[in-house]
Amino acid sequence: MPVLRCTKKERLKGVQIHRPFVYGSIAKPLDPSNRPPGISPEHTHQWSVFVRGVNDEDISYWLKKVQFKLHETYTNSSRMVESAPFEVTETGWGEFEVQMKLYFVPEANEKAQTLWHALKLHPYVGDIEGQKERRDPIVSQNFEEIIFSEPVEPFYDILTSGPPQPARGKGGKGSKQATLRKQGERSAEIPYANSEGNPFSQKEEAMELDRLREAMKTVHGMIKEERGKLAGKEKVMEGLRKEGAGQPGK
Ligand code: SLL
Repeated sequence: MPVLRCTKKERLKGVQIHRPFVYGSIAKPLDPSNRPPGISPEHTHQWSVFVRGVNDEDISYWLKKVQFKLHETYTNSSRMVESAPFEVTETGWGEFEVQMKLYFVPEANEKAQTLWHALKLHPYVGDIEGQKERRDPIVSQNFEEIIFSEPVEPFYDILTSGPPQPARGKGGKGSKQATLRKQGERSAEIPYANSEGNPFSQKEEAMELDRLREAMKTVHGMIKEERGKLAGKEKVMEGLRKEGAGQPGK
């Protein structure tokens, strides 16, 4: 079969790009006195299965759609979710394995990838009886990282540009970032400050740089001190050598 080659489809050798995301489920026992209308009397829980960004970050710039395959007891058990939020909400009575097939944006030129998630309806750790009594939601989720190995260039550009940013005056007035934002273009910029569960921010980065600068100062000080010691020792050696040269040979 002839192989069609297009420069745009060329893979970037040696490049690997990781994108984190979270997948899993949340289930809530139904309140018998307040059941959603029209559901089967056997159903005990309402649940959602999902694929989302860490901290709910937009992942739709690289993830196009997700196919959720439910247990065959569900009508239309194969559910294609074509846009974010990538999730399916249902009611039911039993736990089962949900298949999630991740389809990437067309520029990716990547095959879909399949994940499995065990839907959890019942508490299985901690104060099980208390959780049941309070009808606590049962969350079961996993952090995952997808590795795009040697991506094609257009996809590399998409991945490194990050999700489209809302126009906000974060970059200085007239700065390149501010201009990009105004135009509603993409930015790979991390948030200015930390938020709960997200320790990656410009502020943290600046603090880390300060810590590194301080550490460099200490290391330079140590090098200077060691050099001083070495110079002293070399002087002593030189003296000994001279003394040795003055002695008659054996
Ligand atoms: C079990 N192996 O026996 C599992 C199967 C299937 C759960 C669980 C269907 C709801 C409906 C439903 O909850 N299926 O009838 O629409 O625990």
